[in-house]
Formats: sequence, C-alpha cells, structure tokens
Amino acid sequence: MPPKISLTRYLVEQQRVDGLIPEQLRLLLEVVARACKSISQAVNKGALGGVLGTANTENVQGEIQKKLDIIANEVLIEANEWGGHLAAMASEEMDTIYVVPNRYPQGEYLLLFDPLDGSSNIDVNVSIGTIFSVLKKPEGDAGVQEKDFLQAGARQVAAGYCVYGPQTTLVLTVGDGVAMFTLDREQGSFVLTQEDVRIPEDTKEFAINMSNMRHWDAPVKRYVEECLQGTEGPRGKDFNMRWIASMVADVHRILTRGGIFMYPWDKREPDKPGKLRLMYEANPMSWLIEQAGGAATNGRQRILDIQPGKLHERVSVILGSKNEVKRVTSYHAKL
Ligand code: AHM
Ligand code: MG
Repeated sequence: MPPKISLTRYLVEQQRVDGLIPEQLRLLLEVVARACKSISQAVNKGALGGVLGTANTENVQGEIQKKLDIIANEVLIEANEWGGHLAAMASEEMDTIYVVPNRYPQGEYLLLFDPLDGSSNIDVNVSIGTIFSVLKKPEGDAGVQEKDFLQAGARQVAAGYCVYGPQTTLVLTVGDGVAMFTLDREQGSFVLTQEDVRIPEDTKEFAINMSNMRHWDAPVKRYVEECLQGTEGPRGKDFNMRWIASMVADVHRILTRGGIFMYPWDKREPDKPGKLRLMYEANPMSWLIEQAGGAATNGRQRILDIQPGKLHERVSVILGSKNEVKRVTSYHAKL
C-alpha cells in the first residue's frame, strides 16, 4: 500500500516541490486545519458536551446564535491570532473585523470564515461545517481596516471547508485543483483521500429550498419547473432533488458526484441580493467549484468577479455542474 499522505506533507510539498504556497500560508492552513479538528471534537460530543442549543445572542445578520456557532468562532480566533501569519480575521459571527492584538506579530494574510455553517442542523445531528477563505492584505497600508478585506473572490489565495458529517473531511484549494482530506481520529491527522477532484459537467440532481418557489424570480422558476417535468418536459430526463440546508454538505455532494446548488434572490427580502454571504460562503465555495471544473454565478455574473461593497454582503448563488449553471445563467439573460 502506498504511504498515507498527511495534510502536513501535502502542504509541505505544495510549498517545496511546486512552489505554490509561501511558508506563511502553509502554516496558516495548518492552523486552520487544527482548529477544525477541535471544532469537530466539540461537534462530536453534542449533548454530552453541553454544546447544543441556542446562546440567546444575535449576530450582525440578526440571526440567533447557537452555542456551537460561538464556540467554533472562538476556537478559530484563538488558534489563529498568535501565529504571526495573519493581520486580521472576519467572521459571520462578528460585526466587524478582528485585528490581531498588538502583543502578537502581524502577518500578511487575512482570514475570513463562517465558523459553523448550517446552524439549523446543529441540534438535529445533520452535517454542518466550517468555511474559510484567505486573502492577502493589500500592500502599503500600515494598519489593517475592513476595506482591506473587500477584494473580489478571484484574489483568494486559499479556500476550503471542513464538513462534520459521518466523516470529518477537509476540502482545500490553493489554486491547483481541489484536494480532500479525511480526519483519521486515531492518528489525529487529516489524510489525503482524494486529489484532483472533478465535477461532472452534466447532472440530473438539483438542490434548492423548494418551499420558497413562489418567491423566486422567473429564470430560476423556469429552470426548476423544467427539471420537475422530467422525461415529459423539455429536458427529456428525470431529475432528483436534495436539500440538506447546510451549504457545506450540499457543496460536498456536488464535488463528489455533481449537481447544481441554488440559493437565489427571492421576493421575501427584495432589498437583499440573496441569503448567503459573499465573502465567507459564496467566494470560497465558488473557487473550489471552479477549481473542480464547475461554475458559479449569481445568475448574471461570475461570483468570483463580484467586487464586494461590504464585509457581510449577501449574494444570489448558483453553482455546480458547468452545463446546468450555464443553462440557468442563460435563462437570466433571456428574461
Ligand atoms: P448559516 O450560515 O446561518 O448556517 O446559514 C447558511 C445556510 C446554508 O448552509 C444553507 O444552504 C442555507 O442556510 C439553508 O437555508 P434555508 O434554511 O433557508 O433552507
Ligand atoms: Mg453559513
């Protein structure tokens, strides 16, 4: 049997052999992975660890926080603040950016995360995950400010997620394809289990919260109605549907066997572009999807090209198998 490749070895080789990542970025990714291991432990304990239930606080988006949302946020901050590779962090669970305290050296990277995505699934023992995105701090600025984070997704230098499901799996890109690592709990390390992940260009599986159908815009309605007509409709084939309500789990399925995921703009909150957040949900996921040969748009524009106007900006998300995403995008152009 070939030797197991740990995440540490994979990253060292990306740095040394391929020169793809500088040492500071390698260290940063190791620390994020270590934090994910801790979060995985807390998630696994569930009721035994007293970590389930709500914390009775609200985040900046007006959502009630779960205890584990706050725990995961703290784990990520504590793990990352002292290493010297970061200048600041931003999170779904924090109103403003978290600048690395003066007592620690400041690095050149910015880390963004959704510490625990799929919060509604925490208490019901369904897969949840951590999503992260790494940017470089723009050169020249002495301090670090929120505006330094406002960079298009195309400028990410690393992105990934860790899904806490039947297995804990870390999925990563540094711009050289997508690699998956499974947590070996006996060894305490992430082991490479799939490299060069590819998403099939066609699919017969879609993921969308159908209960919102009456609120959608015409192009999304048209696409889903055509899928529902199956062999009798214009698509000439039957479709299957999945909706886990954890973007990490839905995206993980798409990276594994293809499909299309949509959380589009809808009429419930017409002033907001969508539910999901651009900088720490849509951008990292879109980069992973593109790196695996898929596509990601908001219906009109490639997500990675969107210039963010604010940290917690929302966006309409359509991502997955290339030909299906193209089709939905073309419906937006026509209507
Ligand atoms: P969260 O970050 O507060 O958990 O919200 C994001 C989640 C996504 O993971 C998921 O795709 C979506 O919200 C589900 O929303 P809904 O409950 O409206 O179907
Ligand atoms: Mg989220």
